[in-house]
Amino acid sequence: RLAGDPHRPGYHVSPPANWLNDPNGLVHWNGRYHVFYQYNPTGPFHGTIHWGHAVSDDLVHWEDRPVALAPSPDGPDRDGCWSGCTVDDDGVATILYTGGSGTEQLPCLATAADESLTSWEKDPGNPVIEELPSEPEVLKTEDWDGEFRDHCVWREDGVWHQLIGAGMEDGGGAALLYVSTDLREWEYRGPVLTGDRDTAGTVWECPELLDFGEKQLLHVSNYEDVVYFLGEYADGEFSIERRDKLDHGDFYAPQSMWTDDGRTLTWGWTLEARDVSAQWDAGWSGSLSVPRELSLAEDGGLRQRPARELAELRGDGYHRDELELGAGDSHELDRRSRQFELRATIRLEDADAVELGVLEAPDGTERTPIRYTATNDVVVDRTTASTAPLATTDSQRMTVRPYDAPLSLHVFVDGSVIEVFANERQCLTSRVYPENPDATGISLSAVGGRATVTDLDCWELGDAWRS
Ligand code: DQQ
Repeated sequence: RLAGDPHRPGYHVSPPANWLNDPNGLVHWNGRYHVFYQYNPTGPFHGTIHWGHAVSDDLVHWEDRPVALAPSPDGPDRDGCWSGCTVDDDGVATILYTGGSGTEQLPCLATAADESLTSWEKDPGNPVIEELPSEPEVLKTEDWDGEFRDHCVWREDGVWHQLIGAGMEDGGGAALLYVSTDLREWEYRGPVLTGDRDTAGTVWECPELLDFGEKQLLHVSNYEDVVYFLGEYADGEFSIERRDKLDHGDFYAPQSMWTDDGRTLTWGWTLEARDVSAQWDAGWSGSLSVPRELSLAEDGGLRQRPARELAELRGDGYHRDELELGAGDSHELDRRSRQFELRATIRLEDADAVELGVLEAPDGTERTPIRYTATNDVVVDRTTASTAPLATTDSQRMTVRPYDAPLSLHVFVDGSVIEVFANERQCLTSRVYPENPDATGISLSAVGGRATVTDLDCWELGDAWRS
């Protein structure tokens, strides 16, 4: 496992070296938490994709395991074992994933050969679906016979249901429904939901349906954003009540795990925001977000919170009941870190904004402000985040609805990963790459007026990886 790089996350799941993209096949199996992920063991680029594997007993301390799935040179997955999920087929852990070969991408199946989910046997009948649906027709491109991949599988009334992500010739992205009694023979039922090309993208990757009892949530990744639809799913159809982005920043292709105590924990790929050559130099690329607990809020909206287990990593803490900031005041926390969690409640009084400055260099040359403004925006301003020429300087923004005034802000910083939770509702993930090894300062300041910060807590967070 690569170490000694200040941009490497310490408590986020990352590849031991080389490339990671989507989280896959997340499963709580026999009391252990398994995270698989799209992995290229040969370099920090999206090449021939395998399934990497990490395991945890407590959701916060992780151990690398050997590669779980590798392309078979003569198989329908010879060019890559792409995204998919794990299901419990009456005690047999079973993966449905996309096999890539030439211009084809088709569903494949593998079963666990041991209880530790270390080795997997591919089904001799792969691919388990051989033909693309023709009515409506799946989008063909120069590269692909059909945009048709990624799997979300569940059992309903004894019947297996599967969603596959697609693009349609006569529309936008789609989540296509199949049913099966044995996971090996599938019958096509049609699109559960089709997007409009202009607003929801031409292709939907990694669709996932989550059941919150009274309501269901379908999220899809449309090459740009992760869009979620909250509403009602029944009999193969989804009716939308609300839609939004699951995250407003560097976050893609999420997938969820159902814990034995009934929680839905969702991880996303926190993709790089720096040039490819910088990724080559680093020798690694990509990490996963922290697990986020998704649930329905009292008002019927979506609640997103960091998994409570993350508190296990807390070390030294800093607490202030109340901090009053006058116009232009800046308060430097008596704490320096690039691996921490910060929680605060912010009231703007008559300020235009409050800035939480993180990863601040002592000489002020590098600094990432997380800005909460009177116009109800939360902005991660990357203009001065890094002096490296190959890191992005684009800022990211989300409008936070004033569900609660003041704002409840919960921030996780880890090397080059920043995750912001606002009001336990909305998230913004950001990747930043300060060059200065001492860019570890943390400050709070008020812009253009007075502000009050209450219940301020900041904890150093420990390392997650067992070596
Ligand atoms: N990544 C996988 C695909 C998926 C895409 C390939 C999303 O299965 O559609 O690595 O990032």
